[in-house]
Amino acid sequence: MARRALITGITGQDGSYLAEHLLEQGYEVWGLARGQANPRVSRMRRLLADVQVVRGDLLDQGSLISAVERVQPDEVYNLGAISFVPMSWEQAELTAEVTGMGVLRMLEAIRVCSGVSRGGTGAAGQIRFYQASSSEMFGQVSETPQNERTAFHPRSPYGVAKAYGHFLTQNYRESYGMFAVSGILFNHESPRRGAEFVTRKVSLGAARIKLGLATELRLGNLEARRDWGFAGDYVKAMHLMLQAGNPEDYVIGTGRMKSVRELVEAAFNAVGLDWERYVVTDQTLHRPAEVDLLCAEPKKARTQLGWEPRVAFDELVAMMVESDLRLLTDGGDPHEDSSWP
Ligand code: NAP
Ligand code: G4F
Repeated sequence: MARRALITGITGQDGSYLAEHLLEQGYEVWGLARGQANPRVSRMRRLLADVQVVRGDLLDQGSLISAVERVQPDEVYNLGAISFVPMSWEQAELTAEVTGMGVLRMLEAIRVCSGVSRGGTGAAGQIRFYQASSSEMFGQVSETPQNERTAFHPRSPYGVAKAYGHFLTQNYRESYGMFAVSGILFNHESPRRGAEFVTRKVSLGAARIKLGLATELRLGNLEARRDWGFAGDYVKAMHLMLQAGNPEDYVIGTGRMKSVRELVEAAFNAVGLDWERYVVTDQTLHRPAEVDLLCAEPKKARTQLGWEPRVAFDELVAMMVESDLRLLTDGGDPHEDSSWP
């Protein structure tokens, strides 16, 4: 019998790469999709024809219980979230509900469907749970690089909601003996990244300028530093965490930092342009509280899971710029356009 996986956030960047990886591993893959006429669901069906869809929403407890009852998964990957940090200041309550309370609802759905009670083991081990935790929880970092023991100091409502989900996942593991783990993933990108995130904004911006479709690119803080890796590498770590002998949390990143300025330089170099002629900094794109730097220490994942990132920063940027040049030359995809500045 094929193992069965249920993925929330199937229409997002990571959902698509994880689904492809699990299908390659012989899994039966189900994606939780929300909304009445969500255009991202039909786009996902075109990309991932073998994924089966079950309806549900992280805001709706009953729908999650029904989804788990229907799919009877061996593994649940909770990737669904409001994931764009600036949006979390504008819609803090919604972010808390989806990104934070959504984790509680998913864990409860698994607990109820497995018939798990306090102190119980037995059926608790039947469904393995992965929570998409984030390096945003480290926020104003207390040490560099950051590892599994580094203290959290989140700087956005998003980071706070993720910290809640993280601790709750740990708590369900300790309270109910559930195989529930968190991957603390650092920024990971790809040609499928939403256009509102800085890497994709920059790759699309450089491609548009190269093709004469735009004359400038407006950005916020160029000094922020991130540990950027390739999403296709990171979803493999999610899967490995659920195959481990014991449920434990892992930091996943490359261990190397670059600034937004270096990102811009790399993207414009890839199209043969001088970035300083086109990039305009805009104070309105600065955040109320910034995370100045993030850098992973992924040693535990390397030694215990055998996980290594494969795609280096320059390769990643070149891959994204080439993909956007092709996309725009072919007439573009309106769904790729962001409504955020
Ligand atoms: P993404 O592209 O923004 O995808 C987010 C997904 O969440 C979408 O499929 C979206 O579905 C879904 N979603 C939003 N609200 C929902 C709701 N109420 N009920 C059910 N699903 C809902 O994010 P990503 O980059 O793939 O990231 C995946 C997860 O990893 C997220 O939890 C993110 O916070 C976390 N994470 C990401 C990174 C990174 O660098 N990418 C790093 C650390 C952690 P719709 O299409 O219906 O909106
Ligand atoms: O690409 P970003 O929006 O990603 P951010 O805020 O680091 O969050 C991403 O990674 C987290 C993991 O650390 C995830 F949990 C989260 O879901 C998301 O995937 O911004 C990166 C940096 C920030 O410091 C921001 O201030 O880029 C800076 N930046 C400068 N100009 C900009 C811009 N960011 C965006 N989105 N747009 C700009 O114009």
